[in-house]
Amino acid sequence: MQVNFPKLFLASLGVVASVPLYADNTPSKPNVVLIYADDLGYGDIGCYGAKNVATPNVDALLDNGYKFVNAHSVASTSTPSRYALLTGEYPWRKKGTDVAAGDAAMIVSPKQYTLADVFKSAGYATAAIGKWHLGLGVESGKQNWNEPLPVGLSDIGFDYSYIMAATADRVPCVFIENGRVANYDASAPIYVSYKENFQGEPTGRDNPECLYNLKHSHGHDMSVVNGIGRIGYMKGGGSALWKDQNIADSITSHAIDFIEKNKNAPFFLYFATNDVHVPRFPHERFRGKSGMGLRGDAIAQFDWCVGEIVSALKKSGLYENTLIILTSDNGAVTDDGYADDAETLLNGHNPVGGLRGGKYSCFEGGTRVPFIVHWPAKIKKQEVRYGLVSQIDFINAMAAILNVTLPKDAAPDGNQYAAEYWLGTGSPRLYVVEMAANHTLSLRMNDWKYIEPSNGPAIVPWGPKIETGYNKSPQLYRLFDDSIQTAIPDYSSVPNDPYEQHNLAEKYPKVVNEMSEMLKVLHEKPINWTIEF
Ligand code: NG6
Ligand code: CA
Repeated sequence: MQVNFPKLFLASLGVVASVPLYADNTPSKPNVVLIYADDLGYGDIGCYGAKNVATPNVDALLDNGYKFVNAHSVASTSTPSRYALLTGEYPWRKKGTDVAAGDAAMIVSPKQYTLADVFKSAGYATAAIGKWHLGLGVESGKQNWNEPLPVGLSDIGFDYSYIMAATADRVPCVFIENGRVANYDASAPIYVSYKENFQGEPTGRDNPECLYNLKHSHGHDMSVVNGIGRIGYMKGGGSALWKDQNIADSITSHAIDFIEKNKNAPFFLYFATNDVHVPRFPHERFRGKSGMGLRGDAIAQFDWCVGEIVSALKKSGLYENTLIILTSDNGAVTDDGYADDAETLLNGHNPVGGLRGGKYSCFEGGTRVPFIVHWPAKIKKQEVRYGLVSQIDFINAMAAILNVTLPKDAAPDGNQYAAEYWLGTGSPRLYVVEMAANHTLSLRMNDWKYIEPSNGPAIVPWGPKIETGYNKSPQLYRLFDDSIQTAIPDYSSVPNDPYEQHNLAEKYPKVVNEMSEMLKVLHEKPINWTIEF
C-alpha cells in the first residue's frame, strides 16, 4: 500500500527499511506466559514507582528483564484492548468491540487468526485462564449457560480455558471451563439477562441489605452475588458461583496445573487476572498488606499470583527458557463503581504514575501501562527501554520469535519488528495509536502526541473522576522521554510536556496536519509498516 507517511518524521527517524529479522542466537521454543493484568496503572507496581504496596515478585522479573516506559495497550478499556492483542487488528475497525456485556456473543471469529493460533502453528499447547471479556457463544443474550456453549475459545486456538465470561462485576458470576460452567450445580440452573431482573431475585438497588461484602458507588446495582451488586441480572448458579475472595487463588491454581501438565512440551499461557479491576475483594490473607485498602491489597494479591507462577516454572525446571511478558489492558482508575475507598486511601500513591487522565481517557494515563519482558535464557541483564511499544504487535512479535509465517491477512495492524525491540535490540515502533472509551484516537509519533477533536465531555460522566482528554479542537503536545535526544532539530527548543498541559496545535499546524492525515488513514485501513524510501 502506498502511504503518505509524514515526511517531516521520516526525515528524522533514521529507521532502515529492512531491519534484519529475529536474531538466530536465540534459545528455541520458549514457553510463553503472558500475564495480562486488569486496570493496573502505569504507577501501580514497585518497579514503576508504586508507593504503599510492595510487589517483589513482579520487580524480580527485572533481574533478567526489560522495563518499557512507553508501552501502550491499544485502548483505554478492556474489550477493545484484548481484541487488538489477540487479533492484531485495531478495534475501531471491527464492530462490537466496545466493553462487552457478560452475555455478548463471541467477538473474535473462529475464522480470524489469533495469538493462540501462532502458538498452535508452532506446535504449542495453549491455555487462556482468567478474565475473558470477548464474548462467548453464537448469539448475544441467547446462550444456554446450562449446556456446553457452541462456540468458544477452542475455536480460536486455545486448547484449554478456564475463564470468566466478562468481568468480575458482570454476570454470570461463574467460571467457564472448556466451554461449560465449571462445578456446574444442576440444582440451580443459570439464567442471565442484561435487560430485566428475574422475578423474586434481589438487586443491589432494591435490597441494599444484601450487600454484605461491598456496596456500589455508581452502577453495579443489579443482581447480588456474594454480597456484591453486579452489572446485569442472573438467577441460579448455586455452588458454581464464584466467591470474589477466591478468584485469584482459583485462576492461579488452574494456571499452575496447566504448567505442570505441560512441562514436557512448549506452551503458551494467557493468564488474565481480575486484579485490580472492580469489585476489589482480595482474599483475607492480603487484607492490610498495602497501606491503601482494597485496591492496594488487590495489587499485593496480583503480585502473589506472579510469584506463584514463577515458582511453578522453577519447580518444573522451565524458568530459564520461559518468556514472561507482564502488562495491563488499560490504565488505572480508583473509584470505578464500588465504595472501596480506593480514592481516599491513596496516601501519596499515584496509580497512573504521574501521567494525566486514566482508564477511559485519551491522555497517557489511559493506555500507557507497565510492560515487562523477562526471559532468563535470552535476557541477561536489566534495562529500561524508552521507545514506543504497542500491544497491537503481539501476534507479529510472537510469530517472529517462533519463526512462524503468518497467513496473508493475519494481524493486519501489527508489525514483526516489534520482536527485536522487545528482546533488547532493534528499533521501537514508529508510532502508537491510542483509543479512548468514545473511540477518539490519539497518535504518538516521534516527540509529539496528537489527539483528534472530539465532542465528548471533559470528565468521565458516569462516576470515575477522570479527565477524558476530549476536546472539540485538535490537541498537540510535545511528549518525549527526557533520556531521548530529541530527533527533530526544528523543534528541539520546544519543552517537554509529559503531563499534556500545553496544547501547541495552533502553533504547529504543519505537525497537526501530518498527524491528523495519518490518523485518517488509520481510521480506515492498516498502514503497511514497510516504508519505501
Ligand atoms: C464500566 C463499569 C466499570 C467497569 C468498566 C469496564 C459501570 C458504572 N462501570 O461500564 O465498573 O466494569 O465498565 O472495565 O457500570 S474494563 O476494564 O473491563 O473495560
Ligand atoms: Ca481493564
